[in-house]
Amino acid sequence: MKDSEKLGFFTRQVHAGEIDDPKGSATVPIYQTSTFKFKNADHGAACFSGEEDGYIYTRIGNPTIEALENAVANLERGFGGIATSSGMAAITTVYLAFLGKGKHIVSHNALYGPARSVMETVFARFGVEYSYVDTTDIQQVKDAIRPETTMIYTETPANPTIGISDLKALAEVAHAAGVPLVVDNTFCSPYLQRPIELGADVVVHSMTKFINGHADIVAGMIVAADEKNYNLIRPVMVNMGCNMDPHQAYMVHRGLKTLGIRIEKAQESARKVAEYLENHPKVAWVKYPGLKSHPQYELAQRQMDGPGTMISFELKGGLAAGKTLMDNVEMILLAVSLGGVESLIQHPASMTHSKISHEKKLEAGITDGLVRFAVGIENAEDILADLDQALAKV
Ligand code: LCS
Repeated sequence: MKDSEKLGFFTRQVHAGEIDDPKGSATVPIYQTSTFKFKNADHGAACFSGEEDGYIYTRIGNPTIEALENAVANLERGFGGIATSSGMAAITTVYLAFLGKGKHIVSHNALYGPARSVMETVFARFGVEYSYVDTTDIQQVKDAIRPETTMIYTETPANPTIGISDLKALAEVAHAAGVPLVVDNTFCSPYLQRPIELGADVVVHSMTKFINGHADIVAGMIVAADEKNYNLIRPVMVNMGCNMDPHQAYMVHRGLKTLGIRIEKAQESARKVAEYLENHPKVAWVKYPGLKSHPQYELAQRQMDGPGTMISFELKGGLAAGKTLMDNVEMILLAVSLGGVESLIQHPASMTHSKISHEKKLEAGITDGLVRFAVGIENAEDILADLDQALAKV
């Protein structure tokens, strides 16, 4: 693709990563192979030494996976992509690349649950130290930095509180301390937010969500802003063996091509759902970046290209009311995950964030009555009608 930097997002989401296939395939074929034939012994040796570009073994690199890596790196405006088997594999690979015994991470206290619990239960056993603070408050981040800090990590909007952290300000704090800023961009996707343009060094994704978009694949991606971090992180993924599979890459790449269209449609409905919920007598409060009531509304306007499709809200009746709501939705699926074509509803305290202690959940704003709603691409009036009939039973 010529002059890809100048092309618009929709054009790049369709064409970025495409290859010049020798058989003329319009899409990137699935190279469903574990290994690649060398032409001769010298060629094999040259591939291993790096003197020649060539594929060796799928855990190290594969054309179908590489096409997807190039496409996502292009959309994120990064140097290179590193595809992984899942979003958690992307996160733990980045932890492994930057942390070690006696090293310290400053991270957001409201994160996708396992991104925090893996630190507290696994990385802690290897001597990694951590501070979980509210990264929407820059001062808390500054105060938590120690001489041993080697990375700052955030998720924005955060799962499930929809709190928004100022990426430009965080990048400045991180760089003043000489450490990288790593951002989980899952809730926005590059269509709505590009952390690297705001100064982030590494972006991670659960591509299980918006990028694949069809609730049928688990996958992850790391995008490094520069060559140095790319070369630091890639061997960790290769040696840990948390690579993507070629078929998985093909599926995600197919989903990626409609990313912006899916988000536009779901976002249009999400705005309506958020307004409907905010005016509903049984709802205590709603957190949605497109509502003026969101505490970081101004920041969302600056940092994101749209408010997205994720809404959190608290029912006045707390946990019992939340359970009644979830038991009564009909078209909307009661399921974890997000970013697919289907509308999904879930209860973070008992589901995605259940492994985090009650005390830590409250500190991070994850109340027992919090409901998380991922708006899909169904007709807005059908989503609203389903919510309305279910809320009537609460
Ligand atoms: N980052 C964020 C922001 C996520 O929401 C998730 C998964 C992950 C990383 C991990 O990605 P995975 O390994 O599942 O591809 N979030 C989920 C959720 O909210 N419900 O179910 C999974």
